[in-house]
Amino acid sequence: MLDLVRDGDVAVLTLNRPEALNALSFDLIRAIGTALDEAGGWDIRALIITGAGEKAFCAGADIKELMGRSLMEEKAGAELGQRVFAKLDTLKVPTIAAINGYAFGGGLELAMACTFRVAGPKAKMGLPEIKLGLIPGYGGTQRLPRLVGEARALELILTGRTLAAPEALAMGLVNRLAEGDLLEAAKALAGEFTGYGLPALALARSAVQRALTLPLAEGLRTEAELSTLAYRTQDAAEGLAAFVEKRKPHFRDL
Ligand code: DAK
Repeated sequence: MLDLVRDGDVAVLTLNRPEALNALSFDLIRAIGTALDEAGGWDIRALIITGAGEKAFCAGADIKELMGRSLMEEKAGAELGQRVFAKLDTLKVPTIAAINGYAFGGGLELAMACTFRVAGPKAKMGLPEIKLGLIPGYGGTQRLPRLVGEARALELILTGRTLAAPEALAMGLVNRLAEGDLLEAAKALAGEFTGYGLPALALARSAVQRALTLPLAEGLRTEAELSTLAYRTQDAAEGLAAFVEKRKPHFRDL
C-alpha cells in the first residue's frame, strides 16, 4: 500500500495501490500518517512523495469507500485526511510531490500540502469533486487559493476541469516540470536545499506559511521574531563566519 525508502539524504514515500490508481482509502491515509511520523524520526533532509505505476500519482479519495457513510463518519474522514496532510506543514524537512500522472481530488490535495511540486510530462491534475456532487475535503478549498489565487481556485473547483502540467506550471500550482526522469528531477530540486541547515529551512517555511494567514503588520512581527531566532542558531554563526573567512559553511542543524 505504501513504500518508504531512504536514499542518502532523501526519503521517498511511494503510494502503492496502482490497481486503484493509488486512490486514498482511509487505511492508506492512516498509513501515510504513520509513514510521515516514521520519516520525521529519520536523519534525512528532504522527503519526496510519488505514486507507483505508470498512470497515477493519486486519483483522489477512494470513491467506492466514500459511499454509504454517515454524516459524522464523513466529517471524521475529512478531519483524518486534513490532520494527516497537515503533518507535512510541520515535518522537520521540506517535502516534494513528484507528480507522475493523475493527481485528482485528494491526490492533488496531498501534493498541495507538500512544500514543492514537480510534474512529469504525463501529470494531469484537478479537483473534480464537484462532478461527484462533492467539494474538496482534504484541504483543497484552503490550499489551492493560497497557491494560485482566489479566482483561479474558484474556476478549478467549480468547473472541476483537468489541468495538464504546463498550465499548472504557468499558474504556479507546480514549481517545475521534469524534462527527464521525474524522481531525478525531484531529487535535483532537493539537492538545491539539502545543504542548508534544517533550523533555517524550518523557520523560513513557518514564516512563509504565516504570510497568507496574518495581516501584514502581524506577519512582519512574526518575521522579525523568526528571523531573530534564526540569527541565534549556531548555523547562522557558522554561515556568517564562513562568508567572512571565504570558505564553504558547514551547517550542523544547531
Ligand atoms: N477511487 C477508487 N477507485 C478508483 C479511483 C478512485 N478515486 N480512481 C480510479 N479508480 C479505480 C477504477 O475504479 C479502476 O478500478 P477497476 O474498476 O478496474 O476495479 C482503476 O482504478 C483504474 O481506473 P480507470 O479504469 O477509471 O482508469 P482510466 O485510465 O480509464 O481513468 C481516471 C483514469 C483518473 C481519469 C479515472 O479513474 C477517474 O476519473 N477517477 C476518479 C477521479 C476522481 O474523481 N477522484 C476523486 C475526486 S473526489 C471528503 C473526503 C474526501 C473528499 C471529499 C470529502 N470527506 C471525508 C467529507 C475528496 C474526494 C475526492 O478526492
